[in-house]
Amino acid sequence: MITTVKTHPYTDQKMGTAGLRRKSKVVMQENYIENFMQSIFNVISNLQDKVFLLGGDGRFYNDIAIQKIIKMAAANGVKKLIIGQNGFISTPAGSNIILQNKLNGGFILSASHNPGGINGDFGIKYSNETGGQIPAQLSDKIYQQTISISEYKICLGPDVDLSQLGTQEYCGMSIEVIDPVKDYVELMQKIFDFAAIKKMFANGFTMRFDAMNAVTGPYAVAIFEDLLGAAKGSVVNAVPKPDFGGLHPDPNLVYAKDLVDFMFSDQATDFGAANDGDGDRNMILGKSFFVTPNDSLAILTDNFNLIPYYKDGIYGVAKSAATSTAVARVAKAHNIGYYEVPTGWKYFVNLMDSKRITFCGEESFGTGSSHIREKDGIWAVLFWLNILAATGKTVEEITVEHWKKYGRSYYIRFDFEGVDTAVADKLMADLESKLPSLSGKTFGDFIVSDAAPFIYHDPVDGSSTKNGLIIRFTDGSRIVYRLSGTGSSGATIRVYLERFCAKDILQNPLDMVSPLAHIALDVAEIPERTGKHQADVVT
Ligand code: G16
Repeated sequence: MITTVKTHPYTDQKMGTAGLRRKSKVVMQENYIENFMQSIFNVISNLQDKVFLLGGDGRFYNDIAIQKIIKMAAANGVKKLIIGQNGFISTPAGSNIILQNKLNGGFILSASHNPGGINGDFGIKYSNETGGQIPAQLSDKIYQQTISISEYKICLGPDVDLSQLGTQEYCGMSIEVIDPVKDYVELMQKIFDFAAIKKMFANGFTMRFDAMNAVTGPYAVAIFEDLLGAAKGSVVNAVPKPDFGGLHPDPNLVYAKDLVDFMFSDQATDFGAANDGDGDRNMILGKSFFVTPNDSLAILTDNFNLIPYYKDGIYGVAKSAATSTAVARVAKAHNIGYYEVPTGWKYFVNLMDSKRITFCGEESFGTGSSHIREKDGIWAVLFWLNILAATGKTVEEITVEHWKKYGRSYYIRFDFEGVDTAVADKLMADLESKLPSLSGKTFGDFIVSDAAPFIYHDPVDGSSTKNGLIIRFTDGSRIVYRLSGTGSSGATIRVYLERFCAKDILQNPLDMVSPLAHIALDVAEIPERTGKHQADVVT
C-alpha cells in the first residue's frame, strides 16, 4: 500500500515566526502539503522509534491535510501518531500532551489568528520534543529539503475515522485518538485555585469569554462553565467552525470588536476575555477597561505568589524585544532574571528548559509560563480570574494600582499591511544603515540615546538572531520596527511605540505616543515609500 510519488519543489515553503503560513489556495496546490511534510520527515532520523502529536484548530482544509499527514507518516515508517478527536487540538493543549507523554514532537495545523476558509489562511506549526516550536537552524534545514525535493512517500489506504477514541493500526503505524480537552483541564486544575474562583462565581461574579468560533470553545465551556460555575452562555462563539463563522480570530481591539463593544456597554460583565484560532493568544478586559498584553505580563509576574503553582517562587521573566519594558521594572523589584528575545515563542524555550525563566510574554497578545512551551490563552484568563478571586478587586483597580507602583508604559502598535515585499525590505535596510547617525539627535522633546538593530545571543545554545530595529530615547521611550513573519502574502511593517511615564498614568495612550508616531514615520520615510499616510491596523 506504500508508494513513492514524483514531485516538483515549491520555492515558498520557508517557515516564518511560527511555522509555515500560506493562503489556503496556495496550500491546496498539488503536492504542496506532501512536499512540506516529506521535507520534514527527511530531516528526522529513526522515524521507526518516533511518536508525534497531530491535530489542529479545525479550520478549512484541516480535515484533508490531517489525512494526508497520517498517510505520509505511515509510509515514512513513523511508529505512532497521537491525534486529537475529530482532528482538534489547541496549540497549548498540544504542547502539554507532547511534554506529558514525552513525545518526539507534533504538528498543529493552524494559521493561528489569521482568518480561515478557502479565501483565508492555512498553516502548520512543527514542534519538537521540548513541546515548543523547532529552532531556526532546523527550519532552515527543512527549507533546503523543500527546494530540492523530487519524491514523497504515501500510503494508499482509506481515510482514517478520527471520531472515536482509542487505538488502531494503520498501514503498519499505530494511531491513538485522544480527548483533546481532558489532560489540559487537569493541568489547569493543578496550577490555579479552582475552589476560590468557583466561590467568586457563586457569589455573583460574571464573565464573557469569546472563543471566536475557534478551537478554545470546548476547553472554555468545560473550564469556565462546567467546572467553575460561570453562567451558561458565558462562553460565546463556542462551537469551532471551519471558517470561524467569518470572524478574524485575532483577540485584539480591532478584530474582537463585538466583545469590546459589549465590555464597554452598560451590560458589561465583570470580566471579559477572548482567545485566537488555536488558543494560544489572549485578550483581557474589565468593565470599560482594556489591559494591554504588555501590562498583563507585568501584572501576572508581579502577582505570581497568589497562584498555588508558583507560590514557592519563580525563576525569572522574558519578553520579546518589541514588547514594552513594563515587566522589566517588575523583574527588578522582585530581583529575578530578566531576558529580551526576538519575536517568536520558540526563543523562550531554551530559557524555560534551563530554568532561567518561569513567565514570558509578547505584545502580540501572548502570555505564558513554563507549565508548557507555548503561549497559553486560557491559562492567562485563569491567572486573571485567580488574581481577582484572591484580591476581591476589579481588573481596573489591579491595573491602575500597578501603574501607581511601577509607572506606565503607554504602548501602541501600528501595522502597515500589504506592502510590496521589495519596498519593505529596502525600507528596513535603509533605516538600519541610518541608525548610527541618529544617536544623540533631538526630535522635539525626545533625545535619541541609542539606535541599533536588536541582536539576541541565546545563552544556552550560543546562536545569534537579528530581529528588528530599535530607537531608544533618554526618557525610556522606544520605537521598534520589524517585518511580520506570520503573514501569508506581501509584507507587514510593524511599528511599536512605547512611552514611559512614572507619574502621569491616566492619559489616552494614542495621544501619549502620537509624538513618537510622527518621529517613527518620518525617520523610516513610511508615507513616501509605501504611499500609506496612516497605519492599516492600530492596536
Ligand atoms: C506567532 C508567534 C509569536 C509572535 C507572533 C507575531 O504567534 O508564536 O511568538 O509574537 O507570531 O509574529 P509577527 O509579528 O512576526 O507576525 P501566533 O499566535 O501567530 O502563532
